[in-house]
Amino acid sequence: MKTKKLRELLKSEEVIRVIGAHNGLSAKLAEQAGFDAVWASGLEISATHAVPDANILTMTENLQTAIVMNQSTSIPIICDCDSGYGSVNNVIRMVKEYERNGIAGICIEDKQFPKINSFVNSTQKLSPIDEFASKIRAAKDTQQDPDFVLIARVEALIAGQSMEEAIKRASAYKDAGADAILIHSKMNEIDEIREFVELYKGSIPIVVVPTTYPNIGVNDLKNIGISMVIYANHGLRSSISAMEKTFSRIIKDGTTAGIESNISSMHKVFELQGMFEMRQLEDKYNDSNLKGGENV
Ligand code: SPV
Ligand code: MG
Repeated sequence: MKTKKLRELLKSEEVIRVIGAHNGLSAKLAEQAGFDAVWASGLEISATHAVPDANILTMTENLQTAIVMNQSTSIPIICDCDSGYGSVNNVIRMVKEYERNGIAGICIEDKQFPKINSFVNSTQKLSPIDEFASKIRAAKDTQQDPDFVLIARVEALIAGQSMEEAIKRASAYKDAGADAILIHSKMNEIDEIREFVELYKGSIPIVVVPTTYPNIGVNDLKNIGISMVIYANHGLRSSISAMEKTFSRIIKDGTTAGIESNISSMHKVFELQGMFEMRQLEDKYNDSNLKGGENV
C-alpha cells in the first residue's frame, strides 16, 4: 500500500524528498531519478492545462490527473488539494474520492476558495482558523485507511501575517488531527522557516517548499528539523524552457537537424511509455497480429 509507504517515510530520520509533477510521464521520471514521493502540484497541473493556478480546474480534473500519475509510479503521490474545493462537505467527498483511488496523501491549505497561487502578487485571503480546523477534522474522520496522510498547509506568512499567527494556526491544525504541517514562505532565505521551527514546538513533521529559497540544501533542512522537502515546480519549469528552446530553433532553422542531439531519442520515449514491455507481452502471448518493428 502506498499509504503505508508514505507513513514509513514520515517516520524516517532522513528528509523525504518530493518533486512536483503533472502527468504520468513526469511522475515516472521523478521515480526514476530517485525521489521518495511525487507532489501532484496544482501549479503544474493547471499550467499544463494552460489555465491559472486559481481553482479554475475542478477537483475531478485534478484527481483524474493524479490517478494517471499514481498508475505510472510505484512511489506515493501526495496531492495538492488547494483549500479543499469548498466547505467541509467538499472536503469529505474529496477525501473519499482520493482515498478510493489509491492516493497516499493530500495537502490542504488554509486559504479561501477560490485560492490563488501563493507567489502571485495579490491579497491572499486566509480561512478563519476554526473553519480550516473543521476541514481537517472532517477529513480525518472520513478517511478509512489510518495510514492515509493529511498535510495541513499554513499560509499565514505568505499572507503577510505574523509568526505568532502562523504558530497559532499550526498548533490548531495539529490539534485537529493533521499528520504534518507545511509551512509556506516566500522569503529568499530560510530564516523565517528556521524561526517557525524553533518556536513551533509541535510534535508532527514539518514540510517546506523552497521555491524562493533554493540555496538551502537537504542537509541544512535536516539540521533545522524539516521532515519533508517539496521541489514543487522544477519539472514544469525545466520542460517549459526545454520546449521553448526546441520550438524556436526549429522555426529559426527550418529543420530539426540542429536540435536532434539535444532531445531524447525515440528509443527513450518508447522505454518510458513501456513499449518494450508491451512487445515482450505480445511475444509471451503470441499475438502475431500486433507484431512490427522499431523503425526509429
Ligand atoms: C503547487 O505546487 O501548486 C503549490 C506550491 O501549491 S506553490 O506553488 O508554492 O504554492
Ligand atoms: Mg498549489
